[in-house]
Amino acid sequence: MNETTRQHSDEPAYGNVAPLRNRGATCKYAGLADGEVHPVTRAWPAAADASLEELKKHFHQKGFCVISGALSQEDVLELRREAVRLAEHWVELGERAGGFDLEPRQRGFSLARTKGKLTPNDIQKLKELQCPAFRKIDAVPFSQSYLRLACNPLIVSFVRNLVGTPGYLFLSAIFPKVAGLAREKPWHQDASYWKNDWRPSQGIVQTMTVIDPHSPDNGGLLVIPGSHRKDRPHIFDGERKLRLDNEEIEKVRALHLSPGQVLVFHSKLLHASTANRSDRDRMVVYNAYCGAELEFIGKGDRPSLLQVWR
Ligand SMILES: O=C(O)CCC(=O)C(=O)O
Repeated sequence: MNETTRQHSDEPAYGNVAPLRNRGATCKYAGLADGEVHPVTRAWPAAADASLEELKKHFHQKGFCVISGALSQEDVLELRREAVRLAEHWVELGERAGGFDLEPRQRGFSLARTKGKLTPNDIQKLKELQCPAFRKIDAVPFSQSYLRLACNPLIVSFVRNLVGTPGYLFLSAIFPKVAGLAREKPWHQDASYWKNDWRPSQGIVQTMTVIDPHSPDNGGLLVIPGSHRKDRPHIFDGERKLRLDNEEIEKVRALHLSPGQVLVFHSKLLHASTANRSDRDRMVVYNAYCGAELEFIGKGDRPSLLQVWR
């Protein structure tokens, strides 16, 4: 632990969020590229003893909080086993759902981007790939374990306080962030993806369940506490992103989380993630929830969402 950092911190004593400030150096993660700031590990103690009220306060003030104790070690192992099973059967499953994205820089990437619109010839080629590195796997339609995670009583009881009743599963995906291959994700607010189709897009609350030890060394999430209060303009340059201003760069924090912990975050929280250049996977599962008042303003029929609570 970096005691100097802790003394200067004005953050509450939970959340496992490490500041990346290092006077005199540029922030390595501002542009997610250069600079020499090394994140400290565990600048604050774990969240296990935080009360529900403290967690809610942290969520509203900072745009996120961390829940511990929702999953057992066995639950986490089962989710990992299931992810491997789905990955191994990706050709059959992906053909049906189109819910599999590959990491770039590997054979088969361009084919996998066609998502569900595969010709028999493509499918033959994909079968030859066996088990490539995935960026995203849509698991709920195929796995009781992932459906159970989406309905986890502790997670749901917390999130329902934030989105109201009834509550729906807005999206769900495993992000395996495979060792040595997974690319970075630039700074963005997820609400910017949804604002043309759903209103109010901040009515969507997200969770990130940690399967593997999670830090910026292996592709972990970076956040800017308090950034959920502002809508930030994004540019589209191959993908949606934005450039941080100096004030935001000062506030970048890295999340150091353990398997079984759950990050709950606001859909306007500015976040990014590093490329995974380590030899350790960084698997997480994102589940997003919304309430009944979320209005569909996109084209066509309102997509049907799975109701999780009444
Ligand atoms: O898990 C990650 O690496 C970040 C993913 C992310 O923020 C996104 O796809 O919107």
